[in-house]
Amino acid sequence: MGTQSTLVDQVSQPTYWDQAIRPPEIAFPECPAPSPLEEYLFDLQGFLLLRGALSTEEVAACNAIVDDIPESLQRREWWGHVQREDHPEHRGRSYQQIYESGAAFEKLIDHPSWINYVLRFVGGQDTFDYHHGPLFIDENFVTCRGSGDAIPIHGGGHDHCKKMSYGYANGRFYCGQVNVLVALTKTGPGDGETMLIPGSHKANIVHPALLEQGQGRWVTGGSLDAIPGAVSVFMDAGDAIVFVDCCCHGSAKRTAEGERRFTVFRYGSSWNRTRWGYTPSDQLLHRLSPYAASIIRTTDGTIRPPAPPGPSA
Ligand SMILES: O=C(O)CCC(=O)C(=O)O
Repeated sequence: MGTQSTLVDQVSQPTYWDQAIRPPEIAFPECPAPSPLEEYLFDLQGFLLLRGALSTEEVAACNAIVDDIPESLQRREWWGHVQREDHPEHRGRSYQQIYESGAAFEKLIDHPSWINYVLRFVGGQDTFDYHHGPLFIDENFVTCRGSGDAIPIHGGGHDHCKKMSYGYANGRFYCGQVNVLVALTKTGPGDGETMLIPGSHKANIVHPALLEQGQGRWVTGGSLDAIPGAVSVFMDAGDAIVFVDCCCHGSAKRTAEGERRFTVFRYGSSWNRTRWGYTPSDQLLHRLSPYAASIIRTTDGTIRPPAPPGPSA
């Protein structure tokens, strides 16, 4: 007995093994990062609204570039390194690779207002997802929509598409694609605002509207105006929505005169490739900081030399 109690006294208090993975270090401590409430809301809804992400001057600089793109540019035609997307006119006009168009758009690649948000929500720190860098932008564009234009409903967690996936484990987010959609014009009622279905990134069941409308909606056009569960997000120019791509989304039909403008940058892990097969220009890569360049670079430029004759290693 006497020996036993001596042993117990010598053993320290037992604890369960704390194997929880810690949150990653904040890459840009001087920039805003999601608060606990924002993390809760992003997990709950699939999106967040960041008010005033771009200043009035930054919005004006982006719009000045868009003003310079000739409206006569045809689908698939190039304006420098920017290409007009080949989609039906009822979705408006979209200009791909907009980060090539000048400083106003290239600074959006790692913009301080959202860089910590996309890093947090794409996740992958300390894992193989960071092999080629912290993030990769697989698509970036501006869209201009006039009266009658809209984009139909798309997305939803039900299809378990890896590219658009939503994940959360061990206190970390793992999103296949996080979009930053920035309003370049004010979007109030009638302006054809973004609409999302909160929580649909976790849906187990397909929205009936997706089945009813089928793929034909991309040809005939459509909007989310009458879609049950969809909510409008009204924005001032410079506001940004950060959302996981599998959250069902699209837009209301614009009924107002004039034009709605917005830009979208889509972020995923470093293993992605560009949606439309673009390669960023050398001029742009040389202008960017090494960090921003790592987010858009499609190759490190090295090609494996031919192997010498003999058994391969
Ligand atoms: O028009 C909008 O606000 C939504 C844009 C959209 O659906 C998309 O970029 O995939």
